[in-house]
Amino acid sequence: MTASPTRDVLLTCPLDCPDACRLKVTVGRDTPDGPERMLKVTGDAAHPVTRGFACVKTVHYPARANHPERPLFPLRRVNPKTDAEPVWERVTWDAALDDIAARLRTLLDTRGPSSILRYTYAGTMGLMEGHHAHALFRALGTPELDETICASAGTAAWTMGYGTRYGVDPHDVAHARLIVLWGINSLSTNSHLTPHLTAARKAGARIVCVDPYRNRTAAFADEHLKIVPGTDAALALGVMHELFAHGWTDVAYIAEATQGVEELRQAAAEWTPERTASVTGLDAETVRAFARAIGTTRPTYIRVGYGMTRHETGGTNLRAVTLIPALTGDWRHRGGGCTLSTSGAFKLNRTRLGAQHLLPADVPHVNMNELATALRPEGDFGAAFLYNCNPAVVAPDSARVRAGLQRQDLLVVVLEQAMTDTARLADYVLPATTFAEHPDLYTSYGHHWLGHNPQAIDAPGETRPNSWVFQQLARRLGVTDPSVYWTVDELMAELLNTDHPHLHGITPERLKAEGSVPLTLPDDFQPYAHGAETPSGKVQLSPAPTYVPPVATLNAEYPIRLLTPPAHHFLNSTYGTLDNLNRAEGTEPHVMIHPADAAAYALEDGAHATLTSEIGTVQRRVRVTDAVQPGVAVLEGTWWGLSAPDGESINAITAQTLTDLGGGSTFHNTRIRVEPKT
Ligand SMILES: Nc1nc2c(c(=O)[nH]1)N[C@H]1C(S)=C(S)[C@@H](COP(=O)(O)OP(=O)(O)OC[C@H]3O[C@@H](n4cnc5c(=O)[nH]c(N)nc54)[C@H](O)[C@@H]3O)O[C@H]1N2
Ligand SMILES: Nc1nc2c(c(=O)[nH]1)N[C@H]1C(S)=C(S)[C@@H](COP(=O)(O)OP(=O)(O)OC[C@H]3O[C@@H](n4cnc5c(=O)[nH]c(N)nc54)[C@H](O)[C@@H]3O)O[C@H]1N2
Ligand code: SF4
Ligand SMILES: [Mo]
Repeated sequence: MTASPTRDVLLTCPLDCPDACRLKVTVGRDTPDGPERMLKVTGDAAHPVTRGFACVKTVHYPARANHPERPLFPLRRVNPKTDAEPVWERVTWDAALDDIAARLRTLLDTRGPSSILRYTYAGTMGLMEGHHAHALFRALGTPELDETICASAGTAAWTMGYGTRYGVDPHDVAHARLIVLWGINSLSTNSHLTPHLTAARKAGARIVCVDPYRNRTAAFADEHLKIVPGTDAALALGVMHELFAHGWTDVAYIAEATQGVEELRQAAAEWTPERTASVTGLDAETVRAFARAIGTTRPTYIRVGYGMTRHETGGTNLRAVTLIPALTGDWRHRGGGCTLSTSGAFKLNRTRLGAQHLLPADVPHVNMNELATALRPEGDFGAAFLYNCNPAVVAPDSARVRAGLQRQDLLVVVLEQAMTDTARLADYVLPATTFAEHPDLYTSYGHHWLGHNPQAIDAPGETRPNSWVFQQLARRLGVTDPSVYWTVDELMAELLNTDHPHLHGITPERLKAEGSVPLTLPDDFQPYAHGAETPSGKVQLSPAPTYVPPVATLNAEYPIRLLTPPAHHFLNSTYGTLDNLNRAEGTEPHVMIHPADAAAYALEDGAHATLTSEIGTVQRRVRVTDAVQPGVAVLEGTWWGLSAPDGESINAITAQTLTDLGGGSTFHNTRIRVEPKT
C-alpha cells in the first residue's frame, strides 16, 4: 500500500537501447514520512518518439529498483571467491573506500597504473554516470579499455564508408516505400520504430526482413529472407550486381557524392543471382526480386542492426550492406537511406568527457572482448574495478572471465545496482543508484533528442552514484584534475559549449527546463545527400567489400552455427533479477534447433542437451522449431548463469575471436555440436 499522494516525473530511460524513451515515472511513499520510491513506469504520451509507451521490459523497472536483493550498503566478501555462495559483511563507505584506495595506492606505487583494470560498459548510457565516470581512471593512467563488445565493428565499417554515424530520423521512415530490416530484430530491440514501420506500411510500403531465423520482426515483415549467417556481403554484392546490370543506379548521385564506383562495379560483377544464391542459401529468383525491389523503389530505407557484425567478417558484411543506398541514391530521398545509429548527430563538445584529455599517449589498451585473457593468473592485473556491466555473463569466454575474477590475488570491486553473477564474485560490492536517483544527461542512437534527468527521488539505503564513488577515491588517491570532480551541471555546461549548428539554441537552462530537447536539425535532414564526412568528402566505396567465408567453417565435429541474439523481455542482462521477465522468456534459456538437426542428432523437444564449442560446454533445454534453418541454432537472451540449468552463461561457449574491423565481438559466430544430455 502506498500513502497518497503520488507524483509523476518525466525521465529519460538510461538503458542501452536506441529508443532512449521519455518515461513517465510515478513515485510515492509507503508511509507518510517514509522515503519515496519508484512505483510505476509508462511512456510519456507527449513525447513524439516515445508516444506514450514504454517497452515490455522497462515497465517492470520499479520491481528492479525495489528488488529485495538489491545491494543497499557496501559489502565486503568474507569467504573465498571460489566458494559457490558468497558471504558478505556490511561495512561503512569509509571503511570500504579507505581499504580500496590503500590497495590501489600500493599497486600504483609497486606495479604502476597498468596493474589496475577499469572494466565497464553501457549499463547506464548517462554521459555522467556512464562516460564521464571513467575520468578517475584516465587521471590515474590505467589501461584504456577499448569498448568493443557491441558497436565497434559496425562503427568502423560505417566510418570507412561515411565518416560520422548519421541516420535517418525515425519520423522520416514513414516516407519510405520499401523498408529492409537487415540483421535487426527491431520489434524487440528498437520497438519505438514500429509505429513508423506501420505508418509506412499503411501508406503502401513493403517490409522485408533479412535474418537467419524467424524472429518477431521476420514474422511482422511482408517477406523474410532466411539468410545463411555471415553471408550478408554476398547478398549485398548480389544486389549491387543487379543494380549495375539493370541500370538501377543513380548515376548523378554516384558522380557527385561517391568515390570508387568502378572498383565496386567490378567486385559486384561476379555476384550473379545464381552465385549469390549458392552462398546465401536463398534462391536465385528471390535474390533477383529483392534486388529489383531495391533497384526500382524510391525511397528505400534499410535499417541495419549489429546482428550481422557479430561474425568474423562482420565489419565487411555491414559495410557492403550500408553502401547499397549510395548506389541507388536513396540518400537524396526523404525517408530513404540507411540507419545503423543516429549518435553522430549529437555534436557535443566531448574533448574532456571522461577526462580523455588526460589520457597518456602511450597508455596500454585492453580490448574488452579479451577480458578472459586479461584476467589470466599470469596477466598484468592486481585489481579490477567493474561498473555498468556484468561481464561474468555478457563477455565472451565467460567461464574464464569468472575464473579470473575468482583469483584470490586480484582485488575485485563491483559497483552495482543488482546482485549479478559478476557482483557475486567481488571482494567488494558497492551499491549504486539507479536513473531516478541521480541526475544525468542522455543522447540516443535511434533518434535525435537530448535528455536531462534531475534526481527524482532520494537514493535508497546507502546507494551512491558512480561519480560520487570515483570522486571519493580520487580524493583519497590525490587526483587533482578538476574534471574528475565535475557535477552534472558542470559537465552539461562543458558538453554544450560548442557552436555546432545541431546544438544551436540548446542551453543548459533550456535542457533542464524542458528535459528532452530535439537537436537543431533541418526539417529535411539528409546528411549524405551530397557526400559524407570522410577525408575525401565523398561516400567511400573503395576498397570494395568482398565476401570472405568464415575461417571457423562448420565441420563434422562442429556442424551447427549458434547465434545468441537479444531476447524480447530482456535488456542484455539488466533484468536478469526479475522472475516475471524470465518466465516470459520461458523460465530458463532454450536453444532452438531445426527439426532436421533434431532428427540427425537425436534431440527431443523439451529435453536437456549438451552444447559444446571449442571454448567450453553448457547444458540447455532444446526447442525444436522451423523458425531456425538447418545447421543454425539460436539461443535468445544473455541469461544470468543463475537462471541456467548448469549455472553457466551462454558465453561460456562463445569465443574471444575479434571481427575483421574494429576489434568487435563475434557472438553469432560460434560453431557447436549438440548432443542429448547423458
Ligand atoms: N529487447 C531487447 N532490446 C535490446 C537489447 C536486448 O537485450 N533486448 N539489447 C540492446 C543492445 S545493447 C543492442 S546492441 C541492440 C541489438 O539489437 P539488434 O541489432 O537487433 O540485435 P543483434 O544481436 O544485433 O541481432 C539482430 C538480429 O541479427 C540476426 N543475425 C545474426 N547473424 C546474422 C547475420 O549474419 N546476418 C543477418 N542478416 N542477421 C544476423 C540475429 O538472428 C538477430 O535476429 O538491442 C538493444 N535492445
Ligand atoms: N552471447 C551474447 N553476449 C552478448 C550479447 C549477445 O547478443 N550475445 N550482446 C552484447 C552486447 S550488444 C552488449 S551491449 C553487452 C551488454 O553488456 P553490459 O553492458 O554488461 O550490460 P548488462 O548485461 O545489461 O549489464 C549492465 C549492468 O550495469 C548495471 N548498471 C546499470 N546502471 C548502472 C549505474 O548507474 N551504475 C552502476 N554501477 N551500474 C549500473 C546494471 O545493474 C547491470 O547489471 O553484452 C554483450 N554480450
Ligand atoms: S529499454 Fe528501450 S524501449 Fe524500453 S523503455 Fe528503455 S529506451 Fe524505451
Ligand atoms: Mo549492445
